[in-house]
Amino acid sequence: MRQFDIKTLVPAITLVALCMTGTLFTTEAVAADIVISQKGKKFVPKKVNAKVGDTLTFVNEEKRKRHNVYSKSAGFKYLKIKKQKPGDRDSVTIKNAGTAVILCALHPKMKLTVVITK
Ligand SMILES: [Cu+2]
Repeated sequence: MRQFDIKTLVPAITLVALCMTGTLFTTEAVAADIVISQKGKKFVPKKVNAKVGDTLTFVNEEKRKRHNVYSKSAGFKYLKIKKQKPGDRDSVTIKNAGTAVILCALHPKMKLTVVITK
C-alpha cells in the first residue's frame, strides 16, 4: 500500500484549509448595522435597503422630543422600540424579508420604509 509522503500531504492540507476558509468568507454574509436618525420629527434616511440578519439602529438626535418605533406591516410587528429619549440609541434585528413600514406613535407623519431581501 502506497503511503502519502509528508511533503505532499502538508501542502494538500494547507490548500484544503485555505479553500474552506475562503468558502466561509464568501458565503457567510456579514450583517450590517443600519443607522437611522430621528431628527426634526423625521426618520433620516426615510428609505433603506436591508438584508435578513441586519440590525436597524435608531438614534434619537432631538434636543427634547421623544420618539418610538413600531410597525403595522404584516410580519414585522416585532420591529419596535419603546420610548426613546434624546440621545437614546436602540437596535432591532431583522428576521425576515419583505417591506416594513416603520412609524412613530408620537409623530404620525414620521415614516421609514425598509426593503428587506434575503
Ligand atoms: Cu417621533
